[in-house]
Amino acid sequence: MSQPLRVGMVGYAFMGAAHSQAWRTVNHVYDLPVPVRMQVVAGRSAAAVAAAADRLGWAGHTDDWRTLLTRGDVDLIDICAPGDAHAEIAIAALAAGKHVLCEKPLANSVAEAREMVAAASAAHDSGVRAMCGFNYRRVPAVALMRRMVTEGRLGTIRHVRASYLQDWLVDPSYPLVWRLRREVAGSGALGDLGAHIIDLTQFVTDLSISAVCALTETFVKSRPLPSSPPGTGEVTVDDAVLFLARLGDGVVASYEATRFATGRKNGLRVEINGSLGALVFDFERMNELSFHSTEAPADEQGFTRVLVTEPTHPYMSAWWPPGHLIGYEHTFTHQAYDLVQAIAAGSDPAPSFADALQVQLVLDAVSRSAETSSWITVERSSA
Ligand code: SOE
Repeated sequence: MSQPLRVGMVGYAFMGAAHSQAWRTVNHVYDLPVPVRMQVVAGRSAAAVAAAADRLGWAGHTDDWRTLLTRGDVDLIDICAPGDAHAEIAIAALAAGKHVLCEKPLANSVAEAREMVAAASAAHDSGVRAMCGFNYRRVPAVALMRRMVTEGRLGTIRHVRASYLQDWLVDPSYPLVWRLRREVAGSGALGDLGAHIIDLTQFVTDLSISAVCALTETFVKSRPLPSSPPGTGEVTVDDAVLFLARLGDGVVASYEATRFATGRKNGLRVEINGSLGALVFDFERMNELSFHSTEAPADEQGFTRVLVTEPTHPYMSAWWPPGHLIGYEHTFTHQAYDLVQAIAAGSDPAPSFADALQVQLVLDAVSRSAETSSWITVERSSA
């Protein structure tokens, strides 16, 4: 058997648990070119990371991520830590010759993202690979949506309408967690949720956002501190963001991301309207796509449901017989599968750090547009 790919992961909260599930599962679901080993998990608290290693299935643990850099038995570093740690860990890992998987958004600023792209490009010739974790690309229905759009099934694209709606911040007594502090998270709903729909719409249409006009709002401006001493602290990120955009040449688009949409738990929706038809994806019905074709007979016009569980649908042949549904966690397994395949083949995994830098440039343009109440042109990265 070929040499295993030995993974070291940094962080073990929600995303760390989701990635661990993927690393635990991927060997058993897909016929991988190299087996994956869950070598070591890193976190700040020795006791907590030891418990996490046990719970999540990691062979070892450490309270210092820097030890991963010099370990000969770690080939890939998977970064599931908050955004303020991404650049430092990724750049050090790439310089140490380790492949990197980094959670989205790539960084907290364009400057950091550029440095990460430079580090990935410097390591590339030695066979080191870097990928950003935009897991929703790996929903089979989303991958099918891209296939249908790029095959021209919708004709000329005119409209893109995207929203990502959650409601976990509605209660003003919800504490000031790291996701609400700019110095740790970079931004709020914008980077956390908006980054996903920016990436998804660019991925599905194969077009880039070229200009934006945005507004943001922070509804609850201070919140209780999560740990002692008791008190309150300022929320320094956006709770909600809305923006208009131009996509490619002549497509008009709208985006909304919020953590205050009561009743919406993880409502990620993308609708695309073209000259020959339309497609709708709604994450809360993630095994389906709604498809409308203007070429259908007059008495069959309107949206019909495509159940995306056939073995011919992206990623699905490894799972269950048609009609047996999959869930959120499978998207991370698909992501791990794609990355392992690319590393073993020596090809470039997507989304690359350069793709993620382009998302970062949109996030930055949206922030500046909201600050200045004006349209901002999005820079095209030359990376
Ligand atoms: C929190 O809002 C969060 O966990 C995001 O950070 C993830 O990227 C998203 O998939 C679910 O919601």
